[in-house]
Amino acid sequence: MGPAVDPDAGADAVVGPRAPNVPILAKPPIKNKTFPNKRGPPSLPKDGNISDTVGRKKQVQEVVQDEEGEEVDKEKKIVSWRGALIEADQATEPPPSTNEKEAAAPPAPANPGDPVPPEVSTGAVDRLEAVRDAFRHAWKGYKEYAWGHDELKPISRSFGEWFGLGLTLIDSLDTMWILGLKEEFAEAKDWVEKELSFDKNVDVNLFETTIRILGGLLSTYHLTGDQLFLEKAKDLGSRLMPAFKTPSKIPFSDVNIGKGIAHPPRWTSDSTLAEVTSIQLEFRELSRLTQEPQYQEAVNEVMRLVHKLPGKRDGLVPMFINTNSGQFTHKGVFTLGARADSYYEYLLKQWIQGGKAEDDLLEDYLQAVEGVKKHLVRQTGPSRLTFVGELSHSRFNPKMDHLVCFLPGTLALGAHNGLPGDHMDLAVQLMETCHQMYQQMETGLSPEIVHFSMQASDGPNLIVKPADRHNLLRPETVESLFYMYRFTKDPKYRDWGWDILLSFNNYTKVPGGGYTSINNVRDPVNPGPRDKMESFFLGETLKYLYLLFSDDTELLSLDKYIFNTEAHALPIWPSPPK
Ligand code: DMJ
Repeated sequence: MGPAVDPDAGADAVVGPRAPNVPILAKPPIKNKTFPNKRGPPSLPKDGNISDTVGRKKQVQEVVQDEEGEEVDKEKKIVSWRGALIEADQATEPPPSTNEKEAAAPPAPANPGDPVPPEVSTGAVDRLEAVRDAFRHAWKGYKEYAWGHDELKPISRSFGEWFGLGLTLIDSLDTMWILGLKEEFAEAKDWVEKELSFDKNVDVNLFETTIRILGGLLSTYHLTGDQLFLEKAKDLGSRLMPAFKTPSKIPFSDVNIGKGIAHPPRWTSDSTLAEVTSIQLEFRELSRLTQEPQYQEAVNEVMRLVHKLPGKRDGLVPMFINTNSGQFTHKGVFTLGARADSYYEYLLKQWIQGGKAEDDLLEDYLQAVEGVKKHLVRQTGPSRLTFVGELSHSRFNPKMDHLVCFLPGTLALGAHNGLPGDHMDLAVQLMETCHQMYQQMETGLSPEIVHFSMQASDGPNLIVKPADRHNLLRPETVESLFYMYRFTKDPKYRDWGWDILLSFNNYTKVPGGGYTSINNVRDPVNPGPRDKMESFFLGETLKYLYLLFSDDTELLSLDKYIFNTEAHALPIWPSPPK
């Protein structure tokens, strides 16, 4: 998962103080007045699709109040909010959907500090339609300002290029199909057919291109049966293969898909461990579909090498591996976060994909979960929240990336597939912690990294350092909520996901189209928009929210499909005839 040249870290690096008059979010959220440092406990409904209750309505109401809180100077076409000057939205918003209309609520109090007026029943809110609305809004921005480019910059109404391959468009294809957004899908398909070319002199990151583009094309092929997507996947897959031509057969991080030349990053001959071990689901599937074994052979070889490599600790792996020697480097540092995370995820998922026949994968996965329990799982002092920390040369660091919130879902998936029941117990506990990482923030959105207090005290469980307060619209928590709901049917998981969607709408939705990453989840007054919508917000976050709220468990049944680490669905292989 964590990329060699981390785009997320890159985003961190480029964000400076906001320049004067750079627009900020035009929907100022209402601050929680009763609990300044903690969002109130949700009082939420039992059914994900139909009913609504007081607690949830209160949040919906805030969205509307926010809009009404703006002062609009029509002559100057300027929206003024808390001293910030914002260009009025030029684009015409579509009429509100039924869902938005239903969210209508009593007016905001006249004076700050006045009690919020009593809530009035607003009827049902259709959560699935709310996700579609969010997707349409995100897509509107992408279509208007970034069409065919990698990423939308929704505040400056422009785009950013990473590989120049229409990353967001391809990452979104299967989400549109699943959400039933036919017109949007047709337009995007047309672009893939007419404009998408991999014959380009461009360096791409093997991992990111595999999980987002190859995975997206393969998943869309399976959902639609349209050969176009398989043809594109084959073309891309073959262009990525030079990455595996290294002395050790551990692939380089980067490959020029036009020239067919691969190389490591400029500063090292190491590759990131998660990157070289989280491309297997996609390449294995490409071999199965094309009947060309070279893809599967290349990625299986990586797994074989890592399986027998010294330097693990009870199944936990270091974060780097050298492409010349094939050995782990930077040994002694163990994390389930950036640079190692999806190694663990893909052990289990490859085992499931291949019909539970590859024992080495299962053995490595089971051992790793024991290693996690032994070395990394701890509880906080104040209220015994379970978390996964990091180990650095035998020193425990109570730090957890939001990325680690993929783990409850993966553990639950393993338990569903017959692995020990205590994996599910751990999943339940970690899910609660990931939920708290959102709920305890003033915006209701998780920071990128949290630290946990291990002192027995009345103090806070979670500590957020200033450098870690950003939120990149990441999917891991809603991904795990989806798995947890599918396997337990406990409605609280839907309610937690609904709260997250409302918070995204409150604090990251940009007028005119798009959602933006933000700098500070602790500051609801100025969350600090970063002007970037990551492709995984459409590829993963909104898809998992939709699947979480859908009652149709046959919609991508977890007994028939496996999701890659970018939420692209690939079939579990049929068992060979006995
Ligand atoms: C996505 O690209 C994938 O989920 C990856 O595994 C981790 N990083 C982002 C989402 O956070």
